[in-house]
Amino acid sequence: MKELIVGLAGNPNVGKTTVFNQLTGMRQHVGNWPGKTVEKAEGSFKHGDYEYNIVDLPGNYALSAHSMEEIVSRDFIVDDDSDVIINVVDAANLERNLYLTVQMMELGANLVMALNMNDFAKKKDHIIDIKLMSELLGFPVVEINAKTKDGIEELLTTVENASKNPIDSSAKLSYSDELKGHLSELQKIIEQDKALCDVPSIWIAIKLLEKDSIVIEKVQHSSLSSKIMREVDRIAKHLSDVYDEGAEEVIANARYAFI
Ligand SMILES: Nc1nc2c(ncn2[C@@H]2O[C@H](COP(=O)(O)OP(=O)(O)OP(=O)(O)O)[C@@H](O)[C@H]2O)c(=O)[nH]1
Ligand SMILES: [Mg+2]
Repeated sequence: MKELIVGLAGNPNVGKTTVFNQLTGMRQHVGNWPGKTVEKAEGSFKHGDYEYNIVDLPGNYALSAHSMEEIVSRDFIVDDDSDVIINVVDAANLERNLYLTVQMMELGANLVMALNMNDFAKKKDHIIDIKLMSELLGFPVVEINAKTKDGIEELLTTVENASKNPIDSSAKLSYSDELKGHLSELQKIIEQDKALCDVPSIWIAIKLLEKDSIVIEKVQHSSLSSKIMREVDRIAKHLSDVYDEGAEEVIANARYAFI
């Protein structure tokens, strides 16, 4: 038996718990995240040669440090030794859902997308080219119906293949040349400190420009801290001169442009 640790992540109300319950046969199982007030559900089941440990993460729209739910989800992706993150997506609200997907790509998560709520998408006459979307994102997309279990078997096979060939999902992200140039200047400095390299440097660079309190604190422990923060200030000022917007808005716009 091979053990797999898999997270279910996505926006609120997209069907994560429905998938979780279908897979584990559980109705509800709530545990406490260590030291956090937010609850998560954890369950296990067997599929073929695999023993799954699956975690139903809180639903959220972002992975900033603004709420406990967001911190719980991103800590799971950053810190826990998960094999695969299943991003459950509401196909009827693709653009909004992809905003979180892109943030998980910045983290380089080993992603598989479970495209759910396809009945609602069809009612809205949305036709989604799954093959093309998967090519553009650089990771597999599987159409499912969490309520009827359609596609769940294919989802598990896809997750198992993804666990054998983990990818850095940040590879396919592309932001504007202007922003990319500045990010890579900052990334070069960040990469000089090995202690900061447990997550993709693009993620640290973006989070610093977004003034993320937790990442700023992490960087403050680095010997390169003052060099890094000087560069962050310089880029933030430059971006606001060029775009007449704060760095946070520039980054949000770049994400939507990619989407
Ligand atoms: N029509 C339709 N309804 C679905 C589908 N998948 C799930 N649902 C329903 O959508 C609602 C929300 O599902 P949940 O599984 O609770 O969603 P969630 O992502 O866990 O939500 P949060 O925990 O609030 O983030 C439930 O009423 C489900 O029965 C689907 O494919 N089609
Ligand atoms: Mg839920």
